[in-house]
Amino acid sequence: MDAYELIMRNAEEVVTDEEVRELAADPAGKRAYVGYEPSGVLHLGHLLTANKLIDLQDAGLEVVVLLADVHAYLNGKGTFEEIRETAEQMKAQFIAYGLDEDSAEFVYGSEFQLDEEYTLDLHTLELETTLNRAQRAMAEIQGGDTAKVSHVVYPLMQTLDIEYLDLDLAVGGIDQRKVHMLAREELPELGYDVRPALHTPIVADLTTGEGKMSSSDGVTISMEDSTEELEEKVNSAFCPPTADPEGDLENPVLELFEYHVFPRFSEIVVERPDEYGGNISYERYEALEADLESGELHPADAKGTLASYLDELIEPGRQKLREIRS
Ligand code: NAL
Repeated sequence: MDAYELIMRNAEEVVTDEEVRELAADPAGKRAYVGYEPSGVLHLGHLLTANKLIDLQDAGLEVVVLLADVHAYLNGKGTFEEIRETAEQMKAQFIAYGLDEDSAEFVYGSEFQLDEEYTLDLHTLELETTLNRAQRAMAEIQGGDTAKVSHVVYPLMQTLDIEYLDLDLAVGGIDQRKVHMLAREELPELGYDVRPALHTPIVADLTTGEGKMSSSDGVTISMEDSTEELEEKVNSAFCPPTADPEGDLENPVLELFEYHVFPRFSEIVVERPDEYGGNISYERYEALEADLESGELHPADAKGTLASYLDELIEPGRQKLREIRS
């Protein structure tokens, strides 16, 4: 794959394609980031954007991981001390997952977001932005309860970070798109450049195929799951024999293969006894999808294979968590 194809793999949306093509044409020294509100345990939602960072590294970009401690504080995730501690744990799990410390830069938000210049720029943005606009940007991020003043400051800081971390590409789940659109509108108001954004899909809830899989609602797989728990979750997942079931439903088993397994392994082997057709190996996601649709691959075999590859992916992070906690 060339740089453009690597950048675009499994992206749900880029804004704009032309800007991303320009970046792909000359990736050396260009910086891309993902920001995460620290949480003690990584789940597949975090790993989906981490996979994108690995693609971007392979495409020749520098990647920056923002451990957004101040943002988590603004979003009511605990005391600052608790958040700092979970940020440390998160960083250790990302490194265990494969984001190399020598090639990925880890930055705590609090390292620069409390500086005088940043704070004054933030107040300028506060003056420039209507409450309504900032609240809309946060609609998919804020955790449901009554909006606080902190919730409208949050997207403005995310906007400024793109400038202060000297980034050339902002990456996030599709739930971040309104913040990135706000950033594209507002950065020029401060005399800063507009940057392209890349949004990854969000995997549907495992058991229903509806909405999104996250730790807050529904079932997700995390670095905390034992092999048995992981197998149990995957085995009870919704897996109709098509990638596009009726209505708003998705096939989460196929989504996990597409977004989590195929990007990290060059060959996937489904192990089957000879009487059930013997082993099948896949180098491309599309071939596996086609076999599930045609009935050549049984959902139970797809699930067993998915569970074992996911288990391999989370094993280093699981071990790291055990170390941290012992
Ligand atoms: C992502 C988050 C928080 C702050 C950021 C700052 C700059 C770039 C990205 C950032 C976390 C994200 C979430 N808003 O909902 O997890």
